[in-house]
Amino acid sequence: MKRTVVAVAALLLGAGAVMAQQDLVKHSQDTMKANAKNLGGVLIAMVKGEKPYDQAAVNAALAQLEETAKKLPTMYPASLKGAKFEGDYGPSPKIWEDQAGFKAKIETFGKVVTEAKAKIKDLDSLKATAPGIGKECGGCHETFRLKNS
Ligand code: ASC
Repeated sequence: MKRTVVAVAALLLGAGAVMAQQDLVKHSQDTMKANAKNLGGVLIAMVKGEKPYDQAAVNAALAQLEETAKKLPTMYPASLKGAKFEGDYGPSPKIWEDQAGFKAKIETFGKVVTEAKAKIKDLDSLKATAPGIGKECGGCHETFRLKNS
């Protein structure tokens, strides 16, 4: 009886761990998709003239990106290491091997986004500033994201 209870408890704990990991995977993927939507689908779309300039939409996009910068330091805990990421990309092991380097990238991303909030007032300032945000995304992905084979 006691052994059964222990075995069931272990199973439940195991299931809990898997769920938590899958929730972390989904959270990471949902966040990155939202970032891409706001950078590409809002800010860069306005830069390209595919969408009219809209300060409220700019502010909302920047607020979401800034929120991402705040969440990133805890988005890839050690428990996520080795998790299966469906789709095109997943985190590189370098996130856990080079925590200092990863944190440094997050900090510059956050700084660039916060500065952008102060700078972007019209289409010209958006054109001058939005590509720098994209560079931060790309710069981090270069080292800390892996393409699934
Ligand atoms: C995006 C997206 C990225 C970055 C990167 C910017 O919208 O999906 O990975 O921007 O392309 O350089």
